Amino acid sequence: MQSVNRSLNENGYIVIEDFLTAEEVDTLFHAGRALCLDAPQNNRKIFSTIKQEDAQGKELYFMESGDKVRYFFEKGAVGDEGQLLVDPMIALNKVGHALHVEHPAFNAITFSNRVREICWQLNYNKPAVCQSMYIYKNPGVGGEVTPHQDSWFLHTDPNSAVGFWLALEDCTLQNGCLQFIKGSHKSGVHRRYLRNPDKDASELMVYDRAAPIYPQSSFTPMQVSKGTCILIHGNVVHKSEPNRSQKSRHAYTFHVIETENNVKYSEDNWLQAPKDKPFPVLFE
Ligand code: AKG
Repeated sequence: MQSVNRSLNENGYIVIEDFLTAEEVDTLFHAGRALCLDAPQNNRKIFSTIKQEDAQGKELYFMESGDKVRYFFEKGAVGDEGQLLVDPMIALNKVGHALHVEHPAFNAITFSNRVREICWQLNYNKPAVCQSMYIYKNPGVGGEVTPHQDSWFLHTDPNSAVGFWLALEDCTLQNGCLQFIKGSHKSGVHRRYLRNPDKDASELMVYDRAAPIYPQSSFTPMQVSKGTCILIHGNVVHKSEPNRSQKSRHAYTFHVIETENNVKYSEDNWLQAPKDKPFPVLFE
């Protein structure tokens, strides 16, 4: 059998079926649904990977979410006056970015021995979890996640980011499964999302260059069953299409980085650990 490390380096992703038990899937899924009822009822913030207006309040809410549990709505779920246009149970795009610290159910999975074992097999020395998200991809409103490499956002030099993406429902072409460009992790980092070095600018975060164009024909869709874990290399290009089905596509995801071996977490990443709260480590 090929090692996890070799497999990840071959295509840029690995699919591990039955990573979660049915009971764990249920626990996380219900925890995700319960979060919908905790979402704010005014000043709702929208999350979209497609650019929109009303930048700064939203940017700050996002930028300061690294050590909190914050709620991001779907664009199609909130009206011009901030009112909900859909059932609150299908209004969220995602919740992030510190569920792994702040929520016991997500903490238990993130810091499980299973995750530690994989990190050990991936040759991490002192892996830390820098962020986590519950992603809803709700029927009808669940938006596109445009093609990207996670290193655009969680850049380390050299790359060390690996995403653990856990399917909590069956993922199909219709409900917006993940899609990957096989082998694209070998082509460097194509773009960066940075804290704006221009402190007088109205945008707090900026891309350093235009979005690359990746042909649809280069993507391989990964239709997987609930309970599956997809490991995502920080430099592999991936995306997901809008959910055009009647079924949601919930997932829990978190990212691990190396904090030793001369790996440097980039100071211009949007996400920075507060000085008194370093990213929690899995082992050292
Ligand atoms: C990511 O977490 O980097 C993703 O691309 C997730 C996209 C999705 O869940 O649709």
